[in-house]
Amino acid sequence: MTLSRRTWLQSLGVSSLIGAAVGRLGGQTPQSLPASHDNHSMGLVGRIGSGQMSPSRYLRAWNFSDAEPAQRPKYYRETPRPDGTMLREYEIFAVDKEIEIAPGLFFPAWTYNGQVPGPTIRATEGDRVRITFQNAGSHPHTMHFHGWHPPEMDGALHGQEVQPGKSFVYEFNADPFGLHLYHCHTVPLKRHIHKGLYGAFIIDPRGGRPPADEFVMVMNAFDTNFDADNEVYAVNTVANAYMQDPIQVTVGRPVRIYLINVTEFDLVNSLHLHGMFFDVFRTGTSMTPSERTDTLMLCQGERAIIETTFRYPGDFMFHAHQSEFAELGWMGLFRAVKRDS
Ligand SMILES: [Cu+2]
Repeated sequence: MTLSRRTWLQSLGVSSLIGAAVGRLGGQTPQSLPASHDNHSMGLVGRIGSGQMSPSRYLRAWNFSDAEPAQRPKYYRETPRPDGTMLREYEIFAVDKEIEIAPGLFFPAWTYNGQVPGPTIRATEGDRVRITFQNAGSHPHTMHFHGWHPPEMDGALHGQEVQPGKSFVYEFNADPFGLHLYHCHTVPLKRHIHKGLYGAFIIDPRGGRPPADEFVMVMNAFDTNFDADNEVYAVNTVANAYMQDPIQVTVGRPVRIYLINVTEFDLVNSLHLHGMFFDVFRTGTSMTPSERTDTLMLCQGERAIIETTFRYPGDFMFHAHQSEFAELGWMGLFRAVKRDS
C-alpha cells in the first residue's frame, strides 16, 4: 500500500496542526495544547526538547547575539574601521545534526553551526564581511551569499566546494542594503538546501531603518521521507512553534519582519496575516514600500521586509495561504498586548 503523505503524517500524529488555534483566539490565557481526541480539535501534542535552538530565540538573534557572552567572540567579532564602517568576522561550520521539527519528529539535517536556519548574519552597507567556513560535515558544502561579490567568493562555481575537513574564507563588502540569503550551493542543490543549509543575511542601510520590533522569519519545509515532496512546513523550522509560544508584540509599536522563503519542492510559499495589513519592501532594497497587502507570495529564494503596527490587543494568526502548508505546520500567532509608555 502506498501511503499518502497526509496518511503517513497521521500515523505520526502531526497532521492538521491548524485546529489548535481555534479555541485559543480571544485573549485566553496561553497554555500547553491539550491532547484532544475531538474530531475538530487538532494540534501539536507535547513540545520539542531543549537540545536545539528554540524558534523563539531565533526570531530576534543576529550576529550570535543569542550566544553566551563569553562564547560569542568565538563566533563573531566586530572591529571599527577608520571610515566608520565595520569589519565583521564570523566563524561558521557545517555539521550533520538531527533536529526536531515537531514534537518527537526528527530530521537528519545538514546545518550551519548546528541550527536550522543557520545563524543570521547582519551587517551595515559598506561593512567588510569575513567568514571563515569550516566543513565539519560528511559531504562537500559551500556558503553562497546573495549580494555583490567577485566570482571567487561565489561558493557555487566548479571547484569551489569545500570538502569535509577543509575550510575557506569568504570575504566581501556588504552591498546592497536589503534582505538577502546565504545557502550551500553544492549539487544536488535542492537537496543541500533542503537539508538545512541556509540562513538570513541582513544588510542595513547606512542610516538604519526606523525603530521597530524586529523578527527574522524563514519559511521552510521538510521532506521527511525523501520523496521530493514536503511533509512538514514551518516558519523557523519547528511546525506550529508560534502557536504554542505566540510572538509577543506591543499595540502601537511598529513591527518589522524579515521574511525569507527557502522552501524546496514547492514553487511558492506565502504569508497571510489576519486582521490587518502590512507594507512590503521587496528584497528590502528600497526604503519606500512597493505595496500594502495582507498576503505576500514569495518564490524559492525570494525575500521581503514587512512592516506593520498592531492596532488592537489580542491574538493575530499568520500562516501560509496555501492551506495545505498551514495544516502541515506553517501557522502561528502574534499576541499583541497594551503596554504603558
Ligand atoms: Cu551542501
